[in-house]
Parts: sequence; structure tokens; C-alpha cells
Amino acid sequence: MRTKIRSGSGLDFRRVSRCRVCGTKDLAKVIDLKSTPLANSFLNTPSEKESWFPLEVLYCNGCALLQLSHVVNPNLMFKEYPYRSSSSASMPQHFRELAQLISSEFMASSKQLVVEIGSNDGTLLAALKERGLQVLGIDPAANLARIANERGVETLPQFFDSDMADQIRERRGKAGVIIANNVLAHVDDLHDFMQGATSLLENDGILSVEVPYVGDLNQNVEYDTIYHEHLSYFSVHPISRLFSNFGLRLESVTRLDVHGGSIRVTGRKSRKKDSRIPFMEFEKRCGLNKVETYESLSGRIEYQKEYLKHTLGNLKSKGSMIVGYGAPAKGNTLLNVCEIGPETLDYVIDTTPEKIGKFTPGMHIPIYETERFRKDQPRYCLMLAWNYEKEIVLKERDYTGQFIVPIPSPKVLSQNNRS
Ligand code: JHZ
Ligand code: ZN
Repeated sequence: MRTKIRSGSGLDFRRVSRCRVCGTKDLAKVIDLKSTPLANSFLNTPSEKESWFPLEVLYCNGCALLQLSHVVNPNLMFKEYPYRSSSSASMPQHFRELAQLISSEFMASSKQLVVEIGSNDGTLLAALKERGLQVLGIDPAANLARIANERGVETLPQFFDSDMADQIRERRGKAGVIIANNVLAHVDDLHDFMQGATSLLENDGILSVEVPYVGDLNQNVEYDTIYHEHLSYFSVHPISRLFSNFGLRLESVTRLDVHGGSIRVTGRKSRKKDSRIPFMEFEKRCGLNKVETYESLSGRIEYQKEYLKHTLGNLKSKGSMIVGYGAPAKGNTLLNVCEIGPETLDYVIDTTPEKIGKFTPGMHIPIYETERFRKDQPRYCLMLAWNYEKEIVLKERDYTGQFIVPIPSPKVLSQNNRS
């Protein structure tokens, strides 16, 4: 049996000995990013103490799931959470489109309950509520649940598990649709999660999950999306295996642009068998079910890290001012694994109130408001939130310096050719 870190436990982390999807012990270490602090643990002062945890990735020879070797206690990561779904223009737009899809295609009737697990500040549920649907959010971050409740989206400030699913079912009845976006990768006990989700779902109900896609991580060398919150890096194969263990058949898999490339997977209990998903063959062709693929990814990561350090070192040696655009969790991974600190970046900017005025974990770079960047017009700007490249380039069209986009391979955008 796995050692379970229960909410409230004093343990800081546990080592993984079995795959969280298929249970095998046949796990091979494929990537080692050394140690980093928690990617969202912003500091109030640069001298604050912080814990660093190993960041290693294992490949499961049983079901092809890529997963971290160390699971940090979720209480240290999710009780207060600085990331807001509404912190860009693209994500709320993505959720408005999803709200349209849910109300037109997923719901059998507008009287059904929609439950969102990991509902953050209520961005998606607010869009559903506007369409007249009954919604319930669940998110362990007290600060986010408060924001959501204040905007009229009922949100329970708790971790979702099977006990909680029982309580919701008793009080509110079953759900016609359950949404879990950018949350499955954060869950250690996936079996209990699935047990809860499927027991809460109506027989003809639909479970829809969005996760960053390991195919994009591999193809675009998105090593900065590897951090302690992301315990698992999914392809369709392990998700379909997990779903079928709990009587859910795959209904659809859709590739999405968000977060550097994601997939939306939907499943239904009432389906007799999986619908034909061409992804399985695609994943085989890409080698996502082979350990060698990730061993080679490890080498490509080392190359890209050195390339970025070299590019920034060159620009800095000419005395140029460089700042960072955005303080995403992935940005902190990138800065820590590449050891890019205040000697290179004068500061980073971010729009999120929870991040402004703080310091980045590990590298202790100050975070300011966007206005500072617009006033300073630094010669170079490292786009840490590179997944919003289009949005940022458009928004900052008056910027006179040059953006450096670090992923997939560092490139300096010319001023008149910001593509
Ligand atoms: P963004 C999040 O990761 C968190 P992060 C989480 N762990 C997860 O699973 C993944 O998503 C998938 C700022 N910004 O979305 C806002 C500006 O300042 O890439 C955010 O702080 N100005 C749940 O944190 C950050 O950048 C802007 O114009 O890596 C972006 O964070 C824009 C567009 C963004 O997610
Ligand atoms: Zn496995």
C-alpha cells in the first residue's frame, strides 16, 4: 500500500513506490531537474526561508504514465493559492467557449447540477450560471473560494475526495456534468478521486477533464511545466485506463491550445464501449508509450537549458536590462532549473494581486505591476508566460524592446516581426 499523506498530516512529502494509475512498481527515473522550491510559494521578503524538494520524473512501464518521484503534502501547496483563472484574457475566453459546449452538448436538461472540481475563482462556473445552470464549485484554496462565493458562485473550500462526494450527493443529488480542469495532474490518490467523481455522476452524466498533454511537453520540451503541483503528465492511454476502472467509457478527446497544449477528455458511464479515439495510434507513433522517448527528452531539456542560459548571458554581458513577463508557476520552474536570478533579471511583472510586491520562490526576484515594465521599456523581456505569446505581443504592441520566448527553443522576437 502507498503511504498516504492525508490532509492535515505533518509530513512534508512522500516518495512514490507504485504508479498511481496501474499500481505497478516498475517505474524508471527518466528526468532529474534537481531540487526546486514550490512553484507558487511566493515570498514576502527575499530573506524568507523556504523548503526545496526533489523534482524527478518517473516513467511507468505498466501504463506509460509519467509522474513525479516525490509527492509534496497538498496542504503546503493548495490551501492558499495565488493563481487565478481570470489572470489572462485567453483563459476566460476558453472557459466561455467551454460553457457554451457544456450547455449545448453535455447537458441533458438545464435542471441538472454542474459540479466543478478545482473551480479556482469561479470563472467557468460564472459563465455557466449566466446561462441559467445550477452550479457548485469545490476548491481547497480559501482565498479563491472566497472570491468565487463573493461573485455569487457557491464554492466549497475543500479538497475533493470520495467522502465529500457522498456528502454532496446526499445534500444536492447527483450531477449531470462534472468538470475537472487542470486538477487531475494535481491529485495523488486518483482512485479515490475517480470513485468520488463517478459516484456523484448521474448514470448518463458526463465527466470532462482537461490536462496539459504530455505529447506537447515532449514535442516542445516544456520542462518548465514540470513542478511539484503536477504529479502526473498524461497521455490519453493512462486516462482511458483510469476511466474504464471506474466504469466510464471514453466519449471524446480534443486537443486544445491552452497551457502550452492540453487535452480535454470526456467519459460517460452509460456508454457501452469507448468511442474510437485516433489518439491511441498517434501516441504510439510519437513513442509516448516508450521509456526511450523520455530519456531522450531529458537530453533535449539539458540542451535547451544551456541554450537559454547562454542566450541570456550573452545579452546581459552587453549591459542590457532584461526583465521577466509574468510570474507563472512554470516561470519559477524555468528560473530555478536554469538558475536565472536577479543578476540576470532586474524584476518580473505580473497582473495578479496575490503576486505583486512579492519575490519569486528560489531566485527571489521582485515582482512588480505591469506599469513598471511599460515605463522602463527594458531592452529585453523574457516571456515567462510564453503560453500567452499572442495575447502579450498584442497587448504590448507599443513595447520598444524585444521579447525572448524561452520555449520550445529560445528565440528573440524582432520588433517588427513579432509572430
Ligand atoms: P499561467 C497554472 O500554471 C496553474 P501557471 C496550475 N498549476 C496549472 O495546473 C497550470 O496552470 C495548467 C500572468 N500574466 O496561466 C498571470 C500577466 O502578468 O501560464 C499569471 O500569473 N500578464 C493550476 O502559473 C501568469 O502570467 C499577462 O498579460 O504556469 C500566467 O500563468 C498574462 C497573459 C499573464 O499558469
Ligand atoms: Zn502505471
